[in-house]
Amino acid sequence: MKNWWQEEVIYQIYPKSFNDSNNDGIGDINGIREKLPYLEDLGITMIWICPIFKSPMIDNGYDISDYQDINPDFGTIHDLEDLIKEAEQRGIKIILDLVVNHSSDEHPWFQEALENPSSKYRDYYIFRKPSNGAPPNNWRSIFGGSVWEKVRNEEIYYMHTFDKKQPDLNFENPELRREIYSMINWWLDKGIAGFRIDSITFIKKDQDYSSLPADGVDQLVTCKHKTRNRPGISEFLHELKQETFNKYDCVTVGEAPGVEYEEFDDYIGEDGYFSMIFDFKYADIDVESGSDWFKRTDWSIKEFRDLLFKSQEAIQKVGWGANFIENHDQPRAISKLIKDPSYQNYYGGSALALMYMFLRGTPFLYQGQEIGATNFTRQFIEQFDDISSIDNYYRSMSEGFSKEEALNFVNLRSRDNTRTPMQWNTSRYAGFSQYAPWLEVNENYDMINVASQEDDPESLLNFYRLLISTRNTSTHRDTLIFGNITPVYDTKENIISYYREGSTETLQVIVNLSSDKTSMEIQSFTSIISNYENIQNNDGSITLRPYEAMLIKLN
Ligand code: GLO
Repeated sequence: MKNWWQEEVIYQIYPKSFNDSNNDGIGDINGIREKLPYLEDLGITMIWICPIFKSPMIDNGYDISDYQDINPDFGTIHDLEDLIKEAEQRGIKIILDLVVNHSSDEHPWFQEALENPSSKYRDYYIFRKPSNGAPPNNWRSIFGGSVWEKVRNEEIYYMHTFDKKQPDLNFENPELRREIYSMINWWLDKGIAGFRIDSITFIKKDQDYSSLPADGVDQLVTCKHKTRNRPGISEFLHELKQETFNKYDCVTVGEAPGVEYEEFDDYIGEDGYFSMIFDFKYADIDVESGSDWFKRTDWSIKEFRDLLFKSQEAIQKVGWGANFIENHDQPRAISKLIKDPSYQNYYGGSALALMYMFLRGTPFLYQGQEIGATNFTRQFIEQFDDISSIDNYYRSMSEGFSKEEALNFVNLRSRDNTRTPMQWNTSRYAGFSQYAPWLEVNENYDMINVASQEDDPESLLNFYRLLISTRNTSTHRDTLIFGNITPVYDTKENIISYYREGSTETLQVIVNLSSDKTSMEIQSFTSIISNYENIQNNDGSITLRPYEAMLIKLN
């Protein structure tokens, strides 16, 4: 069955860093409104805005203190309504971020739960008695330290999978679930097109809350299998869909770490919980786990390719996927995936872009990816804002790494790499704001920025525009959106190639994801897009130059 959301190209905005309309150093909703013409020119059809709700902002909005109000730093609910209307006039839909695994500790529910132990709100969260005078168990939080925080003046702890200012909501409580559903429906009634759903696989906890053997010097354990995608989550997610999304013609994109390929059917199959999910298995190729940055892997292009293909094949069997190479939790793709630093530029950027844009699924682009933004290496830990960067820095050192090594891990992986202000032009603060931004601008903004790429036909920005318009409006549209994908395994190791098969044509993507010259046998074809000026074809064998990438049609 075809669905409208399969046709979208989605642009992710980190509102704090996108565009500051009132010059206070913090991006805002009206800043997004100002840039709608830019987004329309880029060709995207939907925007996902990271959380803009009332929040103390310790995790930049992933800590919500009022789900039905806007953080004044970002504007007002009227600004958002105007944005929704104006975007619609340009053919752009808006989805918001739904963060319901936890709230902020400043949410009135939690405040009431603390103040009044006999109130019903106690059971909206997860409170547990100490175990022999210590926290209830030894589980480690994703942002560091124990998942348990002691309540002041009481012999009791509350659970937080993330920071201690992000207490987990207790989905076992039906009344809490109903409050969440009515909040979701309230937003959908406002005319948003749907939600990206944060950390949703964490909402079911193993109810025995038992300790496990420690895996670090802190005597704690990263125990995702106790808190992620647990048996019983299915009832919660079915009910969630039934009571909310199913009543609307909306799109839902689940952030679903911990879901194995065999379980994709439950999540995105015909009767699945969501329209699509993000698969992190290939995105986290450089580390053993997304939260332990000092456990780095020695990955190869072939491993990356195999994971990517496995993911595509598993998704194709049952449903639809959300394809991405960057987001607000990942480093910049060029810095992470382009191994040769001298190609962390137009060539590396365009090779990655072409490689993922034509996979089967809905492509997501993260702000700045389209101009080839790179990581921003910092000298001191004080320059970081992200709580998980600070935690990883100190944890690396407690595990025996030196200060320099710890800083290096954080520079490679910090979530601040993609959170630096958007680089619009060469003016002070990169045109993001006239006031010093909340987070330092990447020093390369005079080289990498939107203004300098706008009118340059050879720029990465214009290459992205071409890729997106080819997917949206060319004669190959149907094949590129709905066609089957068949990976090509039989190539040299650094080549990523796949077919997209439509009813009347077969297209092929070929990408040399390395700086070594290589070659590939190929049948007769017509070129559609190439990131070099021409394709070097010598009677059935093409020569692939460093990071050369193409979309061709087989004759
Ligand atoms: C990834 C989220 C991340 C949030 C976290 C807590 O897991 O996108 O940015 O910090 O989920 O809400």
